[in-house]
Amino acid sequence: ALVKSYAAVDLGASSGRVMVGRVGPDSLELTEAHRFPNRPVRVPEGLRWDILSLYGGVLDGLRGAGQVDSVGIDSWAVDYGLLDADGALLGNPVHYRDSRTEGVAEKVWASVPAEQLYAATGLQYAPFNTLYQLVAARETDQLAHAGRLLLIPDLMSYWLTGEQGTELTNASTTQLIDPRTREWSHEVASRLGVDLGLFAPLRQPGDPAGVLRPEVLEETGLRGPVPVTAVGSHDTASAVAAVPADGERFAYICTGTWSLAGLELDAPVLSEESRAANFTNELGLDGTVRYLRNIMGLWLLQECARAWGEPELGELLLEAANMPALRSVVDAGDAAFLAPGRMPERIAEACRVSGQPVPESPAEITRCILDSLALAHRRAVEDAQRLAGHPVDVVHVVGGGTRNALLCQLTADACGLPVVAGPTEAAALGNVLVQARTHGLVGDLPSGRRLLTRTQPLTHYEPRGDTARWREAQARLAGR
Ligand code: ADP
Ligand code: LRH
Repeated sequence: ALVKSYAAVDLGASSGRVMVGRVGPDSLELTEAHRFPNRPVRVPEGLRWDILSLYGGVLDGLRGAGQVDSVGIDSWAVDYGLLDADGALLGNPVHYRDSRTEGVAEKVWASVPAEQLYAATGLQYAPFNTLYQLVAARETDQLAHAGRLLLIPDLMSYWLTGEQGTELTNASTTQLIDPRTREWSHEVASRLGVDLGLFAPLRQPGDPAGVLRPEVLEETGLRGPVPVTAVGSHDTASAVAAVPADGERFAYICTGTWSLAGLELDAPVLSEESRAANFTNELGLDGTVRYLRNIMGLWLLQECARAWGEPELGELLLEAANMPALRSVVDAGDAAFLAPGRMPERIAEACRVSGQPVPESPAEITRCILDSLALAHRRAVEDAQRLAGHPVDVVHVVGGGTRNALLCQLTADACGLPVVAGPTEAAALGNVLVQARTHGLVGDLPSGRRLLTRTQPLTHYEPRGDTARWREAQARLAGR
């Protein structure tokens, strides 16, 4: 039978991996070639990505992948590298959790009011949107010397192939794209002094993105030519493409470092109500819009685990499952949790100031985090349906958080809806599907999703009654 192999490079905020998808007429098998940590590094000038180590991990992964028919790359959104006129990288890419964007939004809104910015770009306010990062960098030498800006997956692609482009789904997280035309918003850029000439031309998922350079072939032992194919290079776009949904009446929650919770729509929702609720309109495959809210996600737990000296996660979750439910909750959508450091203390403090019992042990704090995430999932799924006028019958949970059965069950309970959990490596699978489709092996988005439903392990969770307790917890948070 005809089976093709695709390498999916998927760089998450906590780890990078190179996965291999073997796709046949009615089969899809995903294996891990290589996984490597992604550890941000704090240097005197701030928090930076260790981009060369990530690229090294990509090369190691391609070496371990064996011969492949194409390569696709996705990563976390918004961040970028700057290149000089010779194409050399200028400094380490700044981490989106770096403090340089503090107070920048207010400056931006003085030139373009927040309402106008939302109407033009559909993007929720997040301090790290590329637009705010670029305004923060305005007076820097580095930006003054830059001839090119490449988003992280586009930078990796450039290093692998020598060719430059700006993939659309990830470009939509810059806050410089109009979600109706799916083109640059020249007006927003010019009013804020952003030079759109820094960006390479837009690419669509499925577009060819060059072939591996001879040096890369030599280093990885691959036989050329190996094409690189543009995929939904925003990891969340790839993950949503791999939601194994049937039809349109579904919500999704991509759980990893972040929880991205929302709907797939045909058109953006740009209402003032939607802006006030901080919903974003990011671009997905095939003209779709990812209408979602950013929730702090398992970052809260990752940061606590770091402070506790990395205890065994499985044991911690078992203990948390035995703690009393909904004793204290925090607002998991609050940008106050964005920066690294002192996370157990910050969570305890949020409970104290809201007049709730203060969780102390790791198990208590873990339970507080998972209850709070489930509650935030509930609010996002509820608000999205109302604001978009798009009802759902099921919630699909994908990403690393699917391995956390307690979180999946609490999410079903909180939403009062069945949860289908899986696939865990959704971003890599969405990445593979777009490559396979480009080479004619799978059909449209729905047929790719059906293939996943048939081939990937999924776990079902039914809601356990008692939604009143979740309503009460929600009211507690809202201060009512
Ligand atoms: P990202 O792509 O943002 O780096 P992932 O999708 O890889 O994130 O998800 C990472 C998260 O998955 C971790 O923070 C952790 O909470 C969760 N996770 C990973 N492995 C397990 C496990 N064995 N049990 C429970 N949770 C897990
Ligand atoms: C998840 C993600 C998310 C963005 C954030 C910066 O990895 O791409 O969709 O908002 O990182």
